[in-house]
Order: sequence, then C-alpha cells, then structure tokens
Amino acid sequence: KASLPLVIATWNVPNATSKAWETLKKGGSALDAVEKGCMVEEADVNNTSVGKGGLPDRDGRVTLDACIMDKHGNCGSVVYLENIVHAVSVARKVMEDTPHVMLAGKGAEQYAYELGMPKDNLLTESSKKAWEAWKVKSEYKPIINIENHDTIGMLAIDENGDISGACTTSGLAYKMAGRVGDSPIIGSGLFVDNEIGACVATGLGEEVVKTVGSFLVVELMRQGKSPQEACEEAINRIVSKPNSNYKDFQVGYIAVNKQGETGSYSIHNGFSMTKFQNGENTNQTSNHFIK
Ligand code: SD4
Repeated sequence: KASLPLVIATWNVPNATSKAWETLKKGGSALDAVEKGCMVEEADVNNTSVGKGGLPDRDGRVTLDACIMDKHGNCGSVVYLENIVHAVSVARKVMEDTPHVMLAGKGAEQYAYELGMPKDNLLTESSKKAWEAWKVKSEYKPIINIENHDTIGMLAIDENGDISGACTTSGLAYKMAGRVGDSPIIGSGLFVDNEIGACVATGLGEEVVKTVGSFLVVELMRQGKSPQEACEEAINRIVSKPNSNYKDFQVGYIAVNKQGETGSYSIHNGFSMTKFQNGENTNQTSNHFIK
C-alpha cells in the first residue's frame, strides 16, 4: 500500500505541492491541502495561466475558472470570475455555504466581495504587454505546452485515505470573451469519488469537456483499471475520434486511486506531474501518446 498522505499536481509546481503537504502535516484535511496548494499558483504573478498574472481573453479581460470537490462528493465551482485572485476559495465557499454548485461572472464576483475578498486587478503589466503583442495579428491558436497550459489541478489523500481535489485557471490565453473551459466543470476538469479515486485534467478544455474526461478516468478505475491505465484510455478516447486533430493540441490527466497509486498521461511530450510523498517533492515526466 502506498504511503499516505500524498499530493499530486499537474505540471511542475513544487511550491504548490509543498504548501499542500505542509497543510496536511499540520493536521489539515485533503480539502484544505488542495485549496491552499492551488492558492499558491493563483497568487504567483509569474504563472500566466492561473489567477493574478493570468493571460487575458482577446478583449483584455482576465477571467478565472475553478472548482473543488471533497470526500463526500460535494462540489463548488466558479466560472468567468473577474477581479478576485483566489477563485478556488470562492469555489470552496460556494460548495460549503450556498445551496448551489456553480456561480458565474458578476454573481460569483459579488459573492466573493460578500465573503470579504478584496478586489484586485488581475492583469499585470507583463500580461498586458503580451496581450498587446498578440493583438497585432490576433491569431488564435492553442499552443501546446506553453504558459497557456499551466492550469493547476491538484489531488490529495490525507492520512485517513480521504480524497479531495481542486483546479484553477485563467483558461486559454486570448480566448473568446465568455469562453468557459473544462476546469470549472465537475466531471470534466475534475472528479473525486472517495470510494474509488480522483482525476484532474489540463490542456485544451474543449476536448476534455467533449469526453467528460475526469469522470471517465474515475469510472475506468472503478472498473479495475490502474490510474495509469485509466489516464491512457481517456487520452485514447480523444485521439481515436474520427478526424481528431490531436497533433495540434495538448491534453493531460493525472489520477490517484484509493490505494494511493498514481498515474499521468498526455497526448504530447512535455507534460509532467509533481508529487509530494514520504516527505519528498518530485517532478515526474509523463508518458505521452505521440512518441
Ligand atoms: C482550459 N484546461 O481552460 C484549461 C486550460 C489549461 O493548462 O489546462 N491550461 O481549457
């Protein structure tokens, strides 16, 4: 049996997994751990696809998507949230303190102010400059593995074996105004089933939504697949569609099962998973479909 607790996250985010680990070690729950971990990336202005410093949509607006899910199967999410850094914390409050699962746009922002969260300008000078440079040609094309694929998704299992997960993103850079990705959609960007395991996605959200990717991975684990096999099968569903142009986009999944086994897989080279276990923080390159 794998050693618990355990934290995994999409991409190379050692500061976020450290924070989550520290939270668990102080007696925090898996839910506290994934929230605190994701908050690290939201506050980091150098991460241009999450929270403050995130790249804007084509009109120059930074809009955030996030969700969170606990061991009871409760979930909360925010979509198209502006002017608030910690989207994941708003999502948690939606889950815990409202009768709803999702809040969007102005309503989500209003709720964050009611919670006492400060209004902040999420568009940093450098993201604004990048957007202005993009505007010259205004060519929209998802770019594989660059900053616009740095959504953080995090899964944690505490010492009792209870699982929670969260993810948070500013979505694809220079997206159409109003575009929402997979990250706030329960079952697509994230799914947690405390009996079986959990999965979180990154990459081109449209492709994840079309295959309800994270739910699929958890259900495949329920049917007996390992987390690695389940992530591979979910990527296969995407690339084996007739006319799939998977050569032009990235999707990656990470997953954990109830026993603490983990897996990760992506379409293209370049994806990785950060794992904190046994007091050690490691970044592991993921296997990928295109060899
Ligand atoms: C989205 N899945 O909005 C997110 C973007 C992403 O790493 O994962 N970036 O489609």
